[in-house]
Amino acid sequence: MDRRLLLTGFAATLVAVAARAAAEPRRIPVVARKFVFIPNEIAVRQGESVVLEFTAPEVAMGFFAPELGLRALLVPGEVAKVPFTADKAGRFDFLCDVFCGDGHEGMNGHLVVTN
Ligand SMILES: [Cu+2]
Repeated sequence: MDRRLLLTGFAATLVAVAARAAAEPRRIPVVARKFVFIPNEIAVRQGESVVLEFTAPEVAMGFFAPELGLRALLVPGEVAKVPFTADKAGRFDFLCDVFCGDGHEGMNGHLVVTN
């Protein structure tokens, strides 16, 4: 085997892996529990691509960020993935929009987008 060819192939593979890693959106796990989102403050950079990954281990819940047009149903046993790229800076409220018990009304948080 030509050693130089082997090294070139290896280098090309490393470049491809690095490029894929750079293109992958950042994953942000969020747990929805009675009656809080953990974390309830999520910070992202303007223009950054992220995927919010929600789990709701107790009961069905909702995620709704009206100003950002984001919504997801959170079902126990599933991961609800919400891809998101912030195109404007600011502080945006989100809340649970599926009634999940006493305390549901206060279940909210915010996404903080900085530039
Ligand atoms: Cu709720």
